[in-house]
Parts: sequence; C-alpha cells; structure tokens
Amino acid sequence: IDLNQLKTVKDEMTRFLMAYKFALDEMGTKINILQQEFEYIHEYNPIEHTKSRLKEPESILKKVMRKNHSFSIESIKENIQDIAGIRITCSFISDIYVVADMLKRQKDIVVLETKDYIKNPKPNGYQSLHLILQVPVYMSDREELVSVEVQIRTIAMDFWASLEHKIYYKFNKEIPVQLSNELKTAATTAAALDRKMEQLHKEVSEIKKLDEDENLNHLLD
Ligand code: 0O2
Repeated sequence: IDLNQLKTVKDEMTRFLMAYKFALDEMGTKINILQQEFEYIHEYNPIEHTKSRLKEPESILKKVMRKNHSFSIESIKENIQDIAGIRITCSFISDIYVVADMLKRQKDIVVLETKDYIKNPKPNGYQSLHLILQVPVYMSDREELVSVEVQIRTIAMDFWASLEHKIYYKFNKEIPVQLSNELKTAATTAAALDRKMEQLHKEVSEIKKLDEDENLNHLLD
C-alpha cells in the first residue's frame, strides 16, 4: 500500500464514521421533538434521559474479527449495526413501547430489527427493548441510510444493566454461579419495582383525569 492509497483509505474511513455521527444527530433531534411534544400533550415527560455513543474504530474492528466478517467498508456497514448507539431511559414500561412506536412509525425511518428483551429477558436477567433503525443522512454529494441501535429501557433496567456490566468486567467475563444467580434475582426485583411504579402511575393518571373532569363540570354549572 502506498501513501496515496493509505490517504484514500483513511479519508474513506473518516467519511464513513462521520455518517454515523450525523445519524446520531438526526435520531437525537427526532427523539427531542417527540419528547417535547409528548410532554406538551400529556403533561409529563416519558423520557428520563438519553445518551448516545459512537463505537470506537478499535471496538468496530474487534467485533469484525470476533464475528469473522470481512474488513471492507461494505461488509462493516452491513454487519455491524451498533456503530451508532442511542440509549433512551424512560420513566415507565409503557413509555418504552410508546416511544418505540412513535419512532418506528416515522416515514423516513426503516425498521431493520426489534429485539424485545422485556417480554423475553436474556438468561442473565437483562431487560431492554432494542431497535435497529435506519435513518437517512443527507450529505453534500450523497444520501445514505445509516443504521442506529436504539436501546430503550426503564431507570430500573438501566440501573441493573450498568451495574451488571461493571461486575461482568470486574470478574473478567467469568462470573461465579452464585453471583450470577443473585444478579438474576436482582433483575427480577427490578422488574417487580417497574410493575409497581407502572401501577402507581396509572392510579395517579386516573385520579388526575377525575379531577380534570370535575373541574370542567364546575365550569359548566
Ligand atoms: P456496548 O459497550 O454497550 O456497545 P451483537 O451486538 O451482535 O454483539 P447481540 O446479542 O445480537 O450482539 O446484540 P444485543 O443482544 O442486541 O446486545 C447488544 C448491546 O446490548 C450490548 O452492546 C449492550 O450494550 C447491551 N446488552 C446486551 N446484553 C447485555 C447484558 O447482558 N448486560 C448488559 N449490561 N448489557 C447488555 P455491546 O456491544 O456488548 O456493548
């Protein structure tokens, strides 16, 4: 490989990764708009926070090797779908599906995959809704459909996943059986807490609605 070829490869790689950064910006704007509009209509915010990240080139290459894919840009584009990632933390379980459906319904979004680890948690207890969505990115000389992995979860699911991730790495990927059982129990406890909060949320909404109806009736009197 000569210097010119190297420059071309480097330029291609930079432009390739740039598209994912733009896809994150586009998706971020979409989520922001949905959140603000939802808050206006329903008078509460279904999203606690969002966090986005671009996979490091080194992690991309590691994943390509681990999954035995070829190293071409075309192959990476097709096979590595979490180069751009957004995590949305919602207040309640029902909000997860509301937010997911609002995104999936958008005309310019292509839904490549939905993995529901809430209805079907992973064997270790992990819960989240994962979507692989493609969003169009318009650049000076081309338009590209770029994949973004969107993970949507509650605060309790996020709490569990963050700590599980830390413990996993602390034990260098070999968790003692007792510990993994306890982690699974903790996931069940987190899920029970989510159901409890969802129920309280429904009760509060009903009380609020009754109050509003009563106020309107007074106005009509
Ligand atoms: P990071 O650092 O968050 O990016 P694949 O993505 O193809 O390797 P799979 O199983 O098809 O694997 O993808 P899946 O199940 O959709 O999970 C991908 C991402 O979900 C992971 O990305 C994690 O962010 C999260 N995740 C999945 N399972 C677990 C789990 O058991 N515990 C925790 N804490 N997170 C999980 P990465 O690339 O592994 O990591």
